[in-house]
Amino acid sequence: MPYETITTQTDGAVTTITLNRPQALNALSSVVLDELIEAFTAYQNDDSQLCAILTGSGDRAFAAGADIKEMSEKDAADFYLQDFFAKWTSHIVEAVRKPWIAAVNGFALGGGCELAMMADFIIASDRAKFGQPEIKLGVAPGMGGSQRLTRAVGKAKAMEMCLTGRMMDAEEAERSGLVARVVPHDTLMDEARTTAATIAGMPPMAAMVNKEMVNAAYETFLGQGVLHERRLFQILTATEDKAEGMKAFIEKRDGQWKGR
Ligand code: CO8
Repeated sequence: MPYETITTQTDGAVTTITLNRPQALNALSSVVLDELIEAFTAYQNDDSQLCAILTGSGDRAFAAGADIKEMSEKDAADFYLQDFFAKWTSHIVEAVRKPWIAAVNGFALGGGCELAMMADFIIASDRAKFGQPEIKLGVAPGMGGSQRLTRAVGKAKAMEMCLTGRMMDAEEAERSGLVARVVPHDTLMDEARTTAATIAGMPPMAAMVNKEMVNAAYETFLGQGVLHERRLFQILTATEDKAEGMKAFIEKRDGQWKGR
């Protein structure tokens, strides 16, 4: 079934999901939310797909936030009763155990910044701008922005951005640890696809375990995180890909992966 507000495309083992409401700077309406969940679920369930990229259509925005026009019609009871945006955590952050990258091609504001921060990492165009300007609308981040931004860039910058609504450009975002890499705007998708193909070429179960380990550093205290890492490492040593990877190294050849 074709989507209304996003597009999806596969190339080898890489899925690209594109937010496609350029006239509204890819604002995240409920329809976008539902379609993204569907697309990420399809990616997770397709064994042939091993890395995904999320990006925005048009030249200006990744996503300029939750859809303000839609939100302006809702009251507190609507937000609470519908548990607005809760499904993103369960369906996009927790249920997607395979890797995915946000390729941020312009504005990533409010919910757009929060969505990008749900990715395993961000590659940014040199025109990207990040911000949590919700305070200017009389609200605050509601999809994890105050928590993930603070973990990424530290309290000082996160607090300043949330309290003033100021945007961070790509260079500052890289310097502050919010993004993995900044690339020239015109090369963004090529860079993202090359990186995704590299990840897709890794032993798939090891990719999932590496993702789970790094995410554990976000969620736990150091001692618990290190224990979690050690146990997962021990599980990986029982895989056929571990035996093959080490054998291939010793035999000076590329590994042939089974994904188990
Ligand atoms: N929602 C809906 N429409 C939007 C949004 C948005 N977030 N952002 C831009 N648009 C629309 C504009 O209304 C405009 O449409 P139209 O032409 O029909 O008027 C079109 O996109 C182009 O935008 P502008 O004319 O404003 O373009 P400019 O170049 O002048 O400005 C900006 C670009 C600076 C990005 C500006 O559009 C802007 O400030 N946008 C809003 C940014 C923002 O405040 N984002 C945060 C939204 S709140 C949020 O995300 C909360 C998430 C958590 C909720 C959790 C609930 C539980």
